[in-house]
Amino acid sequence: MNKTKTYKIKEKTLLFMSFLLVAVLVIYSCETDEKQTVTTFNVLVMADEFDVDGVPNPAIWGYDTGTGFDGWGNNELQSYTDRSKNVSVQNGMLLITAQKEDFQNATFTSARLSTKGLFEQQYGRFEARIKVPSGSGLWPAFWLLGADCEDVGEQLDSNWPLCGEIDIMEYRRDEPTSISGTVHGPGYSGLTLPQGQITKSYDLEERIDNGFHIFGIEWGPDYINFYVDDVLYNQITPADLNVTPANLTGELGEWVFNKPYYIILNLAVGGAFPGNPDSDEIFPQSMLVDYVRVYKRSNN
Ligand SMILES: [Ca+2]
Repeated sequence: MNKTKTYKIKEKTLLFMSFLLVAVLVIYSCETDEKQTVTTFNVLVMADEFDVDGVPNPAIWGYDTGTGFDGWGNNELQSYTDRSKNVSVQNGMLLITAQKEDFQNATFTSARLSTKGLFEQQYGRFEARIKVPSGSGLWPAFWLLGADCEDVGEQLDSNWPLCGEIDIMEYRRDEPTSISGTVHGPGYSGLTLPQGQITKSYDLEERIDNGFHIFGIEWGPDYINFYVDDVLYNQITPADLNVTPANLTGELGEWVFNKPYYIILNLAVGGAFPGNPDSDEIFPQSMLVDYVRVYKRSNN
């Protein structure tokens, strides 16, 4: 065996080993991708895998732009845009990127995507695989609004909270190992204390901004189940809608979740939920979304 042959055999072995490594990585990433079990809602209705680079699919996603009314109702600092520096699809991921920049009377920019008028559904499983960004003052969210919420330009929807809101995932670095799932509705909006939103946090006991997690709800008549990865951590039903002060008499709030809702993905900066950023040095920061999938029941 001469040196050339030995070299070639080693080269082939290396190539084969590389192939094996890639195969193992592909299989491993597929397994992690699919680890959440879909049980009751197993008919895929809508999916965006974000596998085409460039602008997000305009048949699925539109944009809310500007600074909204009163910082989108929360004193948020960003102006939302649809520019590629704030929203783009790259390498199989949707990137929503918050930038530190002066833009149209705001000191930050970011993006808020919505399926309003493009995709709405009553009940089903809504899930997204997301890596939340790191840093104080950031507010990534995956949530739903009632399809009958009025479109009043840049103002807060005028009939909120009557039209209802389901927050599948909200995150802030103050609580780096937890996310929260919440519903808002009439008498339990959270806007005017002591009328409280109906909410629960789930602690993964590891930093959530370290990697991807699957956030989802399974939603049917008079129930919403909240999931992180494989874990069902909360169920909300009409019996949970205690409103204040009416709950002094045992009165329950109105269940506004037996109707179609649409999807929103956004990354806010500052405002009531996370507080303002400690430092501008962390920017830009991106929220990564691997996919959004919506299922329905097979007998629907
Ligand atoms: Ca993807």
